[in-house]
Amino acid sequence: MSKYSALSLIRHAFSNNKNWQLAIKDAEPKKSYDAIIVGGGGHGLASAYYLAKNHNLKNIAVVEKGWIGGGNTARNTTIVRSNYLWTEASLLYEKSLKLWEGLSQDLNFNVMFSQRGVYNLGHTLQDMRDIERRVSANKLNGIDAEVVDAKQIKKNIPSINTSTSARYPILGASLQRRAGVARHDAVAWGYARAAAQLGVDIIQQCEVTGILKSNNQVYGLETSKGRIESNKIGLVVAGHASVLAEKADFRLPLESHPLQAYVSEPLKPVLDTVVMSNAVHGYISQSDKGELVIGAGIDPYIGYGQKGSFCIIEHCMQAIMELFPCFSRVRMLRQWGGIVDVSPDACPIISKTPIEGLYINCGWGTGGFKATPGSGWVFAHTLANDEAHHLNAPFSLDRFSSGALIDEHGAAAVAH
Ligand code: FAD
Ligand code: PYC
Repeated sequence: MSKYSALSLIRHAFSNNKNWQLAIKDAEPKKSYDAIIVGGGGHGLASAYYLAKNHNLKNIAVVEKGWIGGGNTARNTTIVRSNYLWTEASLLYEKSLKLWEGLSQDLNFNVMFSQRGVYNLGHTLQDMRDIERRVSANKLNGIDAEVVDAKQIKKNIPSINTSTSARYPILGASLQRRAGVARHDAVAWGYARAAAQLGVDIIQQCEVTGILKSNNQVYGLETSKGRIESNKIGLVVAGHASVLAEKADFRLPLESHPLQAYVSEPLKPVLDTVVMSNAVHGYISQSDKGELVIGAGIDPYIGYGQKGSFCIIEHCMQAIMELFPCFSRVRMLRQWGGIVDVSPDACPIISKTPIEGLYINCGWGTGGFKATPGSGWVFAHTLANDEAHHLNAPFSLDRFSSGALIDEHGAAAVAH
C-alpha cells in the first residue's frame, strides 16, 4: 500500500503529525558559506536554488528574520503575467513565465500555477491607445497578447458590469491568456525544499543586523544568531532593502509603502479569470477555495506596518463593486498588507552594489511575485559570475545615474 494511502493519512492525523517527514530541516548557521542570501521570500529562495542547481555552488545559506514566505511572498494576490511595455522588462518577465510553466515539475512540488488569463481593463480612449501599444509591443517580443472589446469581455466574464453608464465604463482590455495565478506560499515551500535537497541551509528566525566589510569587500553578516562569514552575499529583502543597504553604507532610490489585499468568504465558482483595472484601483480573481482575492493600489504614505489604511479599503471596495455589482453583498473575511519597495521607474534593481561581493535584488514594488523564478535565475547568475545575466543587465543600480530608466508605470498595473 502506498505510504500516502488514506490509512496513513488517518494515522498521521491521530499522531498529531509527529511521524511526518520534515520537508525542510531547520538549519543553524555554520561559521562560513560560499554564498549567503539574505531574505527567505520567494526571490531569495529561488536565488539559492538556482545557485545550487545551475551554478553548482553547494555551501549556501538563506538567512530569514522570520519564517520563509512570511513577507510579501505569501501576502500577494498571486497574479502572474509578462505583458510589460518595454523589451527589457518584457523579456525578464517572459523568462519568468516560461519557468512558471515548468515549475511544479522542476521543483517536484505543486505550485498550482493556473493559466486562466489576465484582463487589464481600459476605461478611456487613452487607456485603449496604451493597451493597443502594449499589445503590439508584446507581440513583437513574441509574447502572447490580444486586445478584446467590451462585448467579448462580457461574453467571457458574464458577472462583469459593462454598462456604458458606469462611472468608468469598460471600453476593452488587453488579454494575456498564458497569464494567471499560482499558490504563493507553495512557491516558497517548493523552492525551499528543492534548495534544501541540494544542500542549502535555510536558517529561519535569524535577523541580519549588520553587514561586515573591509577595504570595500564584504566578508560577512552580524545576525541575531551570531556572525556568519561569506565574501558573496545577496540582499533579497523586498520592503526592507533600503534598511539593509543603509547598514552597508549605500543608498537605494526606493520608497517602502504598504500594499493591501483582501479575501472574501468562499463562493461557488463565479470568476474563472483575473481582472485588473488600474483606472479604478482594483483587481480580482477567485481562489481555488472559492474566496474572491482582491487587491488595491498602494497606501500613499511611506511605512513599514503590514496593514494599511481604511480609506484604501473603502476606495478598493467601491472599485470592485463598480466592476462587479453582483458582489456587493459578499462578506469580506480578511485584510492584510505587505511592504513593497517602489523604484522611480517601477522596475526592479538586480545588481552589483558599490561594495565588492555584495549584490542586491529589490525594487519589485507591487509586481514581483510573477517574477520569482526569473529573478532567482538571473540573480543566481549575477552572484555566481560576478556579472549580470543579459536579462538583468538593464536593471542595474547605475541606471539611476546614467538615466537609462525603463518606465513601466503603465504596465505595473497597480497605482503608485
Ligand atoms: P518577501 O517575500 O517580502 O521576502 C523578503 C524577506 O526578507 C522577508 O521574508 C523578510 O522577513 C526578510 N527580511 C527582511 N529584512 C531582513 C533582515 N534584516 N534579515 C533577514 N531577513 C530579512 N506581485 C505580483 O507579481 N503579482 C501580484 O498579484 C502581487 N500582488 C501583491 C499584493 C500585495 C498585497 C503585496 C504586498 C505585494 C504584491 N505583489 C504582487 C508584489 C510581490 O509580492 C513582491 O514583489 C514579491 O513577493 C517580493 O518577493 P520577495 O521574495 O523579494 O519578498
Ligand atoms: O503586478 O500584476 C501585478 C499585480 C497585480 C496586483 C498586484 N500586482
